[in-house]
Order: sequence, then structure tokens, then C-alpha cells
Amino acid sequence: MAGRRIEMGVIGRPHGVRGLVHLHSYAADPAALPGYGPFETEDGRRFTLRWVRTGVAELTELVDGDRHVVADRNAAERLVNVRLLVDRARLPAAGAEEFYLADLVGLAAFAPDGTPLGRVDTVHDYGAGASLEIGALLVPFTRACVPEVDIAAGRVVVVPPHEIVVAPAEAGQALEARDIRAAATDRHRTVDDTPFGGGAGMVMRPDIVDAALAAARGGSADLRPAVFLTPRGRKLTQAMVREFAAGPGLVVLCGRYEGIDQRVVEARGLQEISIGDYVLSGGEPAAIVLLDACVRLLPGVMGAAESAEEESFSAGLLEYPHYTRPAEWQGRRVPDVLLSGHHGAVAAWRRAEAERITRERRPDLWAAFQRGVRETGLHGTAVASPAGAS
Ligand code: 6GU
Repeated sequence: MAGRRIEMGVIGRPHGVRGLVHLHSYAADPAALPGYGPFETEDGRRFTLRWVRTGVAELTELVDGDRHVVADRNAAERLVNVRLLVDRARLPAAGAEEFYLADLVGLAAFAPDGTPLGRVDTVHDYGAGASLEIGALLVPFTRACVPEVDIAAGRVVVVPPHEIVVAPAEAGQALEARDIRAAATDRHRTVDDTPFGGGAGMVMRPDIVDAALAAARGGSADLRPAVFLTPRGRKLTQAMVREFAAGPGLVVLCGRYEGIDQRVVEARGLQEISIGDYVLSGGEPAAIVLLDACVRLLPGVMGAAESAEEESFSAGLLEYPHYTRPAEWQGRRVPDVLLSGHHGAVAAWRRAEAERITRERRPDLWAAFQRGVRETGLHGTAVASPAGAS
């Protein structure tokens, strides 16, 4: 591995107007990162750095023995996504059970039974643990998924995690997670750029997002609708979830950075969906929410068929409260009617409780529910979605 360079960090978006940058450190102790410098970049420049506070650094470029502080925002902007490299030989040897991520790139990957799986193309580390990209596989770099690493022999043993790619034949459902960076075309794997018109943050480029969407689609016969998860979207409702669950599946695009260039949203007819009136740092948690809401409606997923039907929102009311044994607990008794064995009385009590709780907690739902009752004369079946928004 002589002469090999290790990526120690990557420069992020500019911070303020004086040339400071957000910087993601791959060093186990980020405070120690400046001590590994000077850093080289892939285009042969050299930088040292100084933390000004957690995650924010001042960069100094070394040119022919002179030091040039990166002193304005434009200069900082030109450094976004630049990787900071150091010569492998200058780093302390890795300890037992420790690996430099760069040493993993290029290793041959095998399944536990010896089946070749390809080579480690890239190692990703977004701060929540590393993952190995091996062809179309993205594998968390954990002891469970990568039980053997033998750098000297140039090989790793990989147990592909079933949670990430589930074969349709196996489960009737499949989830394929993709990395948008795989659609980038430059060596920095850039997916974003600064916003036209100025302002904070970065915007995902339309060409890259389009290529990533095309790669996620199986071709023109793939009729799955594409949704873009964004706090600017229409709020997700149970009616939308029912429609998605009944359809051919979804292609879900998770926003990061400040947003996505609006032209690709329009050109590809992406449905913009939000999961509520609060802001997440990215669309990924929203994707899990959407996925869970859909999957529980798939045939064979719910235990009792009626539980999906009766639950909150299906009838436009919040659900009544539940009780089980013991009939008395810490001096609190279960409502008598539930112990009466009188099914009609139980149903009436539950209905009255559902209405009371909806009225108290969700005046918006209650108003929509009452409108449904007035317009159709039906009680409880007419209002399909809580906000009436579909
Ligand atoms: Cl879909 N994305 C983000 N970033 N924030 C959200 C959201 C989605 N829904 C609610 N807040």
C-alpha cells in the first residue's frame, strides 16, 4: 500500500463571508485532524487547517512555501467537496481491528460460501458509520456484515444485509437504497452547487438527480410514480398512503441540502410530499415513515384484517382508548361498559370516545368529519383523509 493516500476529511459548504468552511473529519478524534496536515488535494494543492469551532475550519493554502489564508466566501465556495488527503506512510499504523477506510478500496469481496461478489469500489462515511460500495451492493462496515477483513491478502468476507435489498420473490416487497452520488460525473462526485440568485445552502443539480432517477428506474416499462420528500410538499395523508400501497411501488427521492433544482421536479413530474409541519435535516427519515405507512397495508402484513380498517384516520376519527387486564390497576378501573359483555353498548361507547377525543385534540379533523356526515348522511365512512387533502 506504499504511496497510497488516505482521505482524512472533506470540505463542505462555506460558513459566513470570511472564507471559513464546514469540514467533515474522518479522523477518530476530529480535534486531532489539523495535526495530520498539511493535506494534499486530488488536484495537487496543499492545505493546512485550523478549527475555529466544532465542524468549522479556516484553511490555509501552501504555495511555494508561502501561506495564503482562504479569506473570502467565493474562494471557500470553490473548495466545496474537495477531499483532504495525507500520505498513508505518515499516519500511525492502524490498531488491531482498525482499518483505514482507504485501505478497503479495491479489496475483493466474497460471500461466506466463497462466491465472489466483486470489488470494494468506494467506502462511504457520512458520519454515521462507514459503508462499502461493492457493485450494486451497499454494505454497512460492521462486524456482522463484514466479518473478515484481510488487507494483506486483499480480501473481505461480506454478508449482504437482507434489510437493505430484499428480493421480491422472497418477501413480496423490495427496498433498494441508492446513493445519488453514484450518478455524479466528476471525481469529487459532486451532486450540488450554489443557488442562482444567492442565499444560504446548496442545491442539488437537475442533471445529476435526473440521472439518479433514471438509474433507479428499470426502464420505460417501470410505471412507479416518483415522489420527492420535502417540507415544501403536500402533507402525506392516509388516503395517499392507501393509493401508493395499492399501486406498483414508488421511486422515492430524498432531498438534502437546501433543495433540488425545480426543473427536474417539473420535468419528471415528481410528487412533492411532506410528512408534517416541521423541518428534518433530510428526506430519509420521511422516507422510512412513508415506507412503513405503505408496507403495513400490503396483503399479509397486518395481523387482523380489521385493525387497519378501524384505526385512526380511516374513518376520519382518532381511535378510542384501549384497555386490557387487570380490570383494576393501581386503583384505576377499566370502564364498566367494556366488562359488560354488551357488544352494542361497547361499540356505542367506543364511538362516543372517538368523537370526543377527535373534537378535543384535532378540531381540524372534527370539522372535516362533520362536513362528511352532513354531505353524505353517512357516519364515519365518508371522510377518507384527515385533512381532506387529496
Ligand atoms: Cl419530506 N423532508 C424534510 N427535510 N423535512 C420534512 C419533511 C420532509 N416532512 C416534514 N418535514
